[in-house]
Amino acid sequence: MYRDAPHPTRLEDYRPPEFLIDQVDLHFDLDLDLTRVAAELTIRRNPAATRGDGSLTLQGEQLALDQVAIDGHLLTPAEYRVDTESLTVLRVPDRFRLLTRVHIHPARNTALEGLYQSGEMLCTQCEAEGFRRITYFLDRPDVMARYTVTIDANRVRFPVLLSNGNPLEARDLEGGRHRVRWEDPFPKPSYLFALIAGELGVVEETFTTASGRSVGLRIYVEPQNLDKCDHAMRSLKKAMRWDEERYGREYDLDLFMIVAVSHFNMGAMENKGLNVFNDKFVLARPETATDQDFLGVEGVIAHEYFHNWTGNRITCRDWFQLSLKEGFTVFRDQEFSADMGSRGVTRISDVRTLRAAQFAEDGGPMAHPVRPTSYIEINNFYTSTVYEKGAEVVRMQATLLGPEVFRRATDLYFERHDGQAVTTDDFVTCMEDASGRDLTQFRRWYAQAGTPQLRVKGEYAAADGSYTLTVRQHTPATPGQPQKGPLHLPLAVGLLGRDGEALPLRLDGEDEAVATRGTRILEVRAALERFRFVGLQERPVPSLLRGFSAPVKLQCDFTDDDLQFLMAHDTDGFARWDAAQSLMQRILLGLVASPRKSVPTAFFAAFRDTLLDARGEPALRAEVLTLPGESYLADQMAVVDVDGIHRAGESLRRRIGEELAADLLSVYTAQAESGPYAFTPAAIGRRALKNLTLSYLMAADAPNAVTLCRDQFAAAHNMTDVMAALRLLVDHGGAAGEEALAAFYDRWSAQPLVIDKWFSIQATSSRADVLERVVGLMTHADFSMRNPNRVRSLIGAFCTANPVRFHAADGAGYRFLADRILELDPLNPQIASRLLKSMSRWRRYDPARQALMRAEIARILAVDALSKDVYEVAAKTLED
Ligand code: B3K
Ligand code: ZN
Repeated sequence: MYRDAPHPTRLEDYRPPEFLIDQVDLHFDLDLDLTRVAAELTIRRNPAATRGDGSLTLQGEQLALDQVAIDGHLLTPAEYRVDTESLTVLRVPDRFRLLTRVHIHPARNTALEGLYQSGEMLCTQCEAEGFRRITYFLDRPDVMARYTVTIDANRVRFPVLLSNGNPLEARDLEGGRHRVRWEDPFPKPSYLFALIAGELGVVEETFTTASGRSVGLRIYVEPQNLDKCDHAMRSLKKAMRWDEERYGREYDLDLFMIVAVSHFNMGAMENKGLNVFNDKFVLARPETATDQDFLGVEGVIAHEYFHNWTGNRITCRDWFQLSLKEGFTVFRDQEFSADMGSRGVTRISDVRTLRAAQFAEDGGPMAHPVRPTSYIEINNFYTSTVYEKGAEVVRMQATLLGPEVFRRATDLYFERHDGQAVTTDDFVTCMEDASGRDLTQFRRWYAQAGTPQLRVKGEYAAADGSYTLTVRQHTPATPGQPQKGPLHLPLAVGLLGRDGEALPLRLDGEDEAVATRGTRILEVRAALERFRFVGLQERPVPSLLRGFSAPVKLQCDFTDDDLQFLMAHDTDGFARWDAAQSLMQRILLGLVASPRKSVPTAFFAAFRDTLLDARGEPALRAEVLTLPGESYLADQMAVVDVDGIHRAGESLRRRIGEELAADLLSVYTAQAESGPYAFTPAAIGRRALKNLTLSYLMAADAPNAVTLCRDQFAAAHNMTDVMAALRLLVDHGGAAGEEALAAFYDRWSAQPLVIDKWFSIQATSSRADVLERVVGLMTHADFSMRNPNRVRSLIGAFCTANPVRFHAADGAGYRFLADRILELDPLNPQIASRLLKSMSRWRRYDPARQALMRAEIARILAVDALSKDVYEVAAKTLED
């Protein structure tokens, strides 16, 4: 057991910093094994803070302290104290220069926080609290300073030396070393510091900003990857233009740099002027990356770029405000992707992610508000609640204000808070001040955890042509928050007539002349609301929560006919898709309860209509025709029946394949790829639809289906089609699958990102022996516990994306995961803790699985010296 349970940090304890740092001058003497860091800090007392005991405490971890001096005077050991987390100088004046000299060991840093080795290069990751592993500092985001950085290193091993801002000088030193100096003119919090050193190739282009300034754009990668940067560069330029047009935001330095590294804990990092990326989100060529990878690169490049304004110029006062930058930036990147691609399909995929990850989190032991109130390890709070639900909360404000007013409000936010470290409350105040609206009740979205449930009932009164929507809201209790108040939310609705036409949306008491058709936003505030529409000659079918206007679970007493009707006629892409999902969910849950149950023929007819709807967007048709995921279905059951859900999915897929074999085959053939790869919404949609039809044909064991897969696998020139065929062949099993896997490995063994796919396709296969295979693959020469992408592609994929095998009744999956977590925790606590989250919803399973999972979590918790990361998740997961 963890002997001294670590103390939580609480929002209510926030105090302004007692000292401020205006200027930071860093000097690095770099090498892989030993790096020396000298930091000169210009410090002054913060006039806005209360005076302490006259001492100054700086954070520092895993640092070996060599020297401390104040204003040129070396301190004796009696004048300071050092422990494993901090350096305290016992007496300091009101203004002074503090010099510290430390040394660190980058090559031994497996946690990938602070300065560490990735392949042959050195790189940094400082968010949230990694800077303290580089030097002693006031490592909190509300301390913003200007930095200069001097880097000395061996000229041959580290020819490229990068840091934030603009280069000041570069010159050779004695003994084969060289020096580069950088200066960042913008004050920034320490978490945005970055340094990169290595032998890197660069792709360079320029961008002219709206005001006519020329900005150098550089993407640095390992030399063998120089041929995979085009898409990232194009995406960056699109993002820069979009931010100018949509938000009036221009880039502010002369240089914008991106570096791709192969060892990285998450997606990417928005360091000022020097974004560091997991190479998965930079490198893409049609032969090596799927359409989803291309979309991922475009989205993440944009996300990190957008942080320059939402995160860097305006940052967070403290880490409880993380969603201030993350929620808003995710909203911005979602809208960018919607504008670049297909708006409807982008929204659907965002909602799919939200429902699968965030709704599950909100319903489990780690549930927390968008603005959490306490944490043990902040790295555990880079969650889909802070990111994706946070984005929904910004989206709702944009919807309530409307586009013009929302733009005025964001302008005000950028103007009012530029250069400051602020709170989510400050953001909402800007929305209020620009719109004149009162968002007091709306603020509850930041403070209250849990997914609200919305129950909607519609009643048509033929006598007076009225249609009344009754809306009830309720948010279930979450850990530590038993009582919830009602939320203010926008409910976007439309009303459809018999032939699918849009009916007028006139509320009782409104003028007929102003009645809108199409979509109308209803504002829900109370626990019970009624909206009475008038002037309707027929019973309408309501289209509810269009565009997913609020992150809620909607319940409505739709008949199967209503859902089929919406699936065919709704003009809102999201609502169409959602109707299809609800219908399929009904059928699948019915099959879970009674596997032999028949599937209504009307369903096949509706499915067929969409499949053959040549006027419809292929990408949207593919989304509509994709069955809900197993985890989402699991969420809909009181007690999760993993095997039942898996069988139901297989069975429905097979029945669709059998029933519609000829149509599926004709669509498959019609969408055949011709010409070179194109990254356009239409081409992506065609590939998605084609590969979906192939999966149904395979599920039904259609004659020739295996041949189609093999041919596609052999002939395709793009990774999307290759992967789709490979996945189906591997799931099908037998020689065809094994041969394809072997051929794939031979072809791509020199491309680590493609080999990640090779690992995860095996880990997510539904074959019964998959765990054995995963265990075997851990001893493969290409597997390494030290590379997070590899760990995610094998262990992460098995535990999160293969529910039926991970939750095997004998508990072997759970044992395997617990063993891996214990193995990883001393190496990389962030990755270990993330993996643990796949057992956090243990209470939702049958008693036998509950006992097995609980025992494994308890086994983890019983280990001495767990990281704070794993401790926090394990302890909260077992709490009552
Ligand atoms: N801000 C970083 C995430 C840092 C995670 C630290 N554990 C990437 C992003 O959201 O853009
Ligand atoms: Zn971000």
